Amino acid sequence: MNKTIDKIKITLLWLQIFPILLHAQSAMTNIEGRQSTSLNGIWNIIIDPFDAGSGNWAAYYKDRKPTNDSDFVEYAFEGGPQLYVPGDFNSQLPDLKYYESSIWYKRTFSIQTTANNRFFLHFGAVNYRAEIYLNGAKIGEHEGGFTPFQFEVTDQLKNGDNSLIVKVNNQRVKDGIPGLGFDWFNYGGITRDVDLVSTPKTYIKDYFIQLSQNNENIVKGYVKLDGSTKQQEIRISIPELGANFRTRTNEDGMATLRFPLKNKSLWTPANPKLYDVIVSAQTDTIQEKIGFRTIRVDGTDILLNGKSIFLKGINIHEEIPQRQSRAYHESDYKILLDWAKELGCNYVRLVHYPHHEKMVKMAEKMGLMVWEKLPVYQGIDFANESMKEKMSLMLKEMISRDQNRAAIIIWSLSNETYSSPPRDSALKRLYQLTKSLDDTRLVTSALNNMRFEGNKAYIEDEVNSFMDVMAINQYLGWYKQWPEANKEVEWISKFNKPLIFSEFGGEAVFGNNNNPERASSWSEDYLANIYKRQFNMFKSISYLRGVTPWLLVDFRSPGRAHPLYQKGWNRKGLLSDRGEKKKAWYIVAGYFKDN
Ligand code: GCB
Repeated sequence: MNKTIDKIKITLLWLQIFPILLHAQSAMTNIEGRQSTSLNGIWNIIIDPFDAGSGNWAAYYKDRKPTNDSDFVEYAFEGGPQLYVPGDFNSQLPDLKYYESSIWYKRTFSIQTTANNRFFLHFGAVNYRAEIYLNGAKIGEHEGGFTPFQFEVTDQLKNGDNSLIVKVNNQRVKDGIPGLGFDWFNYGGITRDVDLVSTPKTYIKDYFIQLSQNNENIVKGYVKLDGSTKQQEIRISIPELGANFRTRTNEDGMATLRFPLKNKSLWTPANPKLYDVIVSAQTDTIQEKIGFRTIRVDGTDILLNGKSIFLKGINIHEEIPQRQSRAYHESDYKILLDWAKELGCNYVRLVHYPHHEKMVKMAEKMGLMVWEKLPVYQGIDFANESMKEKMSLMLKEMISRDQNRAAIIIWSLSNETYSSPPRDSALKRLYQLTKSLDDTRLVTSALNNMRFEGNKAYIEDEVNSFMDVMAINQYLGWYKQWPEANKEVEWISKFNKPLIFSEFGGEAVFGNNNNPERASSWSEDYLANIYKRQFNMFKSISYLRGVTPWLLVDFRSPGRAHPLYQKGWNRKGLLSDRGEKKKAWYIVAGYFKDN
């Protein structure tokens, strides 16, 4: 008995010394295909601006109640404010509008546990740090505001009533990803769905099923089991195509896939065909709609299913401006993506972090190709050693969530970073890691460090030598003056690769007809003229293969302080914060129609 107690003590000591042991597991693929109980809905909260609740004295996570007549407790979850999950906290209570600190969330739920199942708490995303407590015990923690994570709670779950407490902190930090400064609103909270997932004892945790990049008749990938019955027969079937493929997992629960798949309709923007794919092991089965397409680069061409394409896209933040909140529901994604379709897009650049997987799925159904990106943004502290691990973890979380989406054609590693030995080596490592996880898609990083000389712009950043596609953010006509009035800028690249202009544009306030010649007038005409001139410049760039104007709709950014025109908003939308079309919208729509 004493020995057992000693062992427990030692384990607890290790957990204190190495809290990493409590870090979240990477989440299972295809959360929608699982058996789960939704924990969305109304949660009770305690607002904790001074982080008092983490200390031993207050210890909100204990959710203590007075035990006798002389006892008292200086907090309670019941009787205080409440928040809806999923959703950011800033938009739900006026007091929290600019809040950047801790909130404790609590909800109870009742569950019938069964001996034959395992249970996992799955979080779609919590911005930015999360600590999870189940029935008073710490389950674990997670850092990163835009990717899913899970904890197995089979042994901690009670048959009947359970209490779940989540501490969320959205303070911006220097060693965060993104770091201290970013040009969008820092919506905090449990911003995506929470589910209690039940699986068989050995379950299909992860699978990757995509066409080989160089052979559209071959499906490749893997199936990974988690549990004690590692070696099992695996079947992949696609009933509509009469396709059945069998294999076995090895002693690590891993099976590599490679099988022919013929006579299918390839996924394209014009025909975004998806097939029901059933993945079965002996102990588990899961189903998902998957599309099949190839995407690769040939010289300066981007080839979708072997044919050269031009990416007509738009940048989108995960925000509903009319509600001044994070987009968190399918009806929100529909508003944003319907606008993109109306503009004439075949592609969307989802910035500056992975959006909800339902957004990606909706884009896929609508025939929109997707650029998905890590939140590695300007000002990232690449020299900090801890960044390496954080970036790799986020990359894995992003890819394993969306690796089966045909719509995703590009993984983007970073935005507007500047050459330095730590940056260069970090991006190289990330590139290699991406390719080792998924060699069926293109990889890029958006850069804004071109060198201007007269009317010439040189693309020289050496990270382009290993990226598949070059992506440039350039604000000619806004942050950077046009060098000469009647002469277009010539773009010269050291690299024989396709180029995407991933950002360009300027600011204007809808309905503002001030001086069209002055940037500082925030006039609609000034912005429309930027786009006209940009599109004129594009004509002479033979290796330009895609464009995404910055951006679909005005968005909240507290650093944008002009008292008349900005008022805390970045006004570079083609649409106003109420969805009104600026003149620039029509210029962009016209360009997409003609190209
Ligand atoms: C950029 C950034 C984007 C900003 C934008 C702007 O280069 O990538 O996040 O919001 O410029 O409006 O300045």
